[in-house]
Amino acid sequence: MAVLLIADANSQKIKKKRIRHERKKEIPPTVEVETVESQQSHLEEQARARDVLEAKLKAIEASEAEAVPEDENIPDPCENKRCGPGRECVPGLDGKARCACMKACPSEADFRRRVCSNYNETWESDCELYRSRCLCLEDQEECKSHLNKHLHIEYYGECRQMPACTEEEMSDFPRRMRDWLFNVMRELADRKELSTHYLQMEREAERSTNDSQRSVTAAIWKWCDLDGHPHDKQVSRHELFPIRAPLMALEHCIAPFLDSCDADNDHRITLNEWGTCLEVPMHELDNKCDDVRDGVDEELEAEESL
Ligand SMILES: [Ca+2]
Ligand SMILES: [Ca+2]
Repeated sequence: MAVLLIADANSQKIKKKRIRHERKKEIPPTVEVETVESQQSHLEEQARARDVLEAKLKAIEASEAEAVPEDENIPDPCENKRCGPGRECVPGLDGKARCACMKACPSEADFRRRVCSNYNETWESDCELYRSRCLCLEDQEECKSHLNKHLHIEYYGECRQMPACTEEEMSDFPRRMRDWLFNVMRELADRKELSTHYLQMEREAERSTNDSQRSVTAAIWKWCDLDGHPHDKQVSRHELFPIRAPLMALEHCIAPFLDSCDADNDHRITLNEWGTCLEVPMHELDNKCDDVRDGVDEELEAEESL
């Protein structure tokens, strides 16, 4: 065994000598070998550095592609903020949304957008009127008259001379109003724009042989419908707006009629006052309001009631 190992060692030595001899013959001088080797390792180092750099660049590019620009990252505080008429949302320095008077209203060339105020002045649009009111409520320099704090729309369209409502017209007005209200209710029912509760009331009234049921149904429905903001079983002057403003230009008796409804002159109309005014049988009046209402924005409501 030992002999074999020695023989093997000797043969290894011979092989190494032969290799050295062959190298001397075939390859360039040692200095040149070292230069080539160092160049090789230098190139390899450069390649490794390049690979690392490329990887870093790719990572940066990927992170930039994923990153959202800074301002898109910050949620817009005005996104879900609603402001009252004549106001617009502005983000405050604290990042919170607030409602401020509109800087300007869109210019309105259409004369049909004109509105007549409670001071019998024609305004170019409801926006202009509400903006002016806002400026005065906030004591801004642009406020033209402190009276404008109480500005509201009297009716749509240019101000005009309203003929006086005669006694005869006024005495017939409750009947006309009841008929008109029931027709509106019927139309909404046909268009499926009534809640299930009021739809059922309307259908029952249609089936009834008692004419007064239509009047009672329509009276209750409209009173409940008007008592929206705040929903407090009373209809304020502000809540009368949806019925008053559009009808004023068409029905010159509507204003004196609605004024007459507030019998105790407390600026609020109760269901009983409404029933008396519309001359519906009092014993049939029952508060049948559908209390399921869409979300009421208390903040908007507060601003609108200013
Ligand atoms: Ca109310
Ligand atoms: Ca009253």
